[in-house]
Amino acid sequence: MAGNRTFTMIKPDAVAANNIGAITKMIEEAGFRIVAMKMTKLSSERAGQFYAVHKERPFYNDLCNYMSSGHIVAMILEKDNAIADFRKLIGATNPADAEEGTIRKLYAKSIEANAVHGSDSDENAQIEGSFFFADIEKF
Ligand code: YYY
Ligand code: MG
Repeated sequence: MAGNRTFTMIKPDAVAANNIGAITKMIEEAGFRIVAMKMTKLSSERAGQFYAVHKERPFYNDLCNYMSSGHIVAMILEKDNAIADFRKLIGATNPADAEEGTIRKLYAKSIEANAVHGSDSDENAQIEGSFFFADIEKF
């Protein structure tokens, strides 16, 4: 993925609120190309694996329950400077702190139900993309 790819999920709150289309439109209009996409549902155990880096944090159990509470849409996105540009597009983790016009400001419900995930590094984008997609599904 070297530098030009990131991984995102549209989280259960945004899927339940019928915001898949609106969020995907913002992503495409910001210049990202969707190179892989699927709707799926995580078990609590699989959510725990995805967020294993946070397993000592107080919010971990609630986060795993929340992330397995409904369907998610997983995507691999391509753009120059993908990681940083996508983090900017989604805004701060807590929507109360997110800048105007960001996806989380517009669509997140709370710090937990915050509408979208965005990878924090090239290495994690690669790991997270491979968590959801087989090589044959990644263009
Ligand atoms: O990368 P980002 O999603 O913005 O935040 P992280 O610090 O990696 O936390 C992952 C995930 O955990 C966050 O999107 C919501 C949840 N979370 C929470 O429920 N409560 C917190 N105080 C911090 C994070
Ligand atoms: Mg993170």
